[in-house]
Amino acid sequence: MSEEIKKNNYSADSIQALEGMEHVRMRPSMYIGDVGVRGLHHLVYEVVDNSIDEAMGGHCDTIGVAINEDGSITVEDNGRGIPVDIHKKEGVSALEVVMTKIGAGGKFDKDSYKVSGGLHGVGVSVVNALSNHMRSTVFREGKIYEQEYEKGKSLYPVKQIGETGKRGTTQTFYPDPSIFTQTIEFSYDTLAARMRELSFLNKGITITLTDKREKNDKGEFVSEVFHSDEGLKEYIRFLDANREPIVSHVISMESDKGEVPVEVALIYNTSYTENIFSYVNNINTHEGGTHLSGFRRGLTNTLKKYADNSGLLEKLKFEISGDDFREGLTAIISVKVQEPQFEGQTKTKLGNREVVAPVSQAVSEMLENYLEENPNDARTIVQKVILAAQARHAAKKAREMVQR
Ligand code: 0RA
Repeated sequence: MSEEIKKNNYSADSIQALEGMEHVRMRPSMYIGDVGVRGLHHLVYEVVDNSIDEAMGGHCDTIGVAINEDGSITVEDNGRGIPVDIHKKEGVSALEVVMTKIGAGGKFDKDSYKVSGGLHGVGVSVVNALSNHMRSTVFREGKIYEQEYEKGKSLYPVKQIGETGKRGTTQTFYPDPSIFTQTIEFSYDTLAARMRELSFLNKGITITLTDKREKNDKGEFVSEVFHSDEGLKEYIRFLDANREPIVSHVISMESDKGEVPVEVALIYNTSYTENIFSYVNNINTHEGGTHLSGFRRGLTNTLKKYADNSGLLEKLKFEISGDDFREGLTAIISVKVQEPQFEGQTKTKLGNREVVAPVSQAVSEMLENYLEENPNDARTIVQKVILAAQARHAAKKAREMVQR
């Protein structure tokens, strides 16, 4: 149908009439951002996201990602397995609904932890629609089920193919080269960077990445295991591996009491640069947004209050600016938002106003406690802030002198 419509100078109405999966193939960029290298890798992230969701719900702890010999991708997890019973409304297996209907993912599981992530969270059916071939295998209640697809269309109803003691879901897909015309070759390093990031953002999960396209000198496949027990704390140490800390340890907090689960970790180093990473639903928000504003507000207010009460500012004849609090700061903010509003040029700026206060409060609380319990570190940080303010002030004076 889509081919026909393409040829026939279609109208707005006929686009509406298009079935979701055909629309994905017609306008893939609307779903995955672009059809270049980024979009291609996005397919993997989308499938892995589903397994991460299963893990975040506490139902699995191990995810395997493989680049296969033929260039296809396999993602497997040890979760509950995508349900295969007949979906009441659609009259076909729930697995088939998830795989072949746009926007069906996860909706039938009300308890799920699922939060949507902008470009992510579009659903595994999008990956299926953009794949020449895809195969889903479900290990569930002692049985193995399977279904295969071509360009998003099922080749046969879900069938039982054996018995098992395992639990989980395995997805294998081969991207459609007529969609990804630039390349369908996956980069190990790109996938590794994302899997490392995901393991820091979702502590406790073990993600293994294997490249089966080539073997190393020892005759083994290149493979890495990503696992973080400490999450953002470890992420900070990773980011600052080549910088020198000025405080005794990474400052971190986690709060999932409120509407907006917040995780923050930070450290101060001897450098003069600010290095803040912010995430919403595991997606790097390059353009920042309300969670970053909340972080800055909490950091500035708390450090300012502490500095004011410390008496260390008495000699200072001018105001400290927000920037002064962030010199030599490396920080990560990760929030989970049920209905994120993404704005900005690249849609990587969080717009939800309700996120500011919880993040700011969480950061304030964390820092207040830390400063109180670690007076030596507190003094070191305040002194660094004062130095930054003085340097800024001196630079301004020098500039004014030259201009005069
Ligand atoms: C909803 C319900 C249940 C499992 C899943 C989703 C699920 C989805 C994916 C996607 C990749 N791996 C997955 N693993 C599980 C099952 C609910 C139940 O068993 O009661």
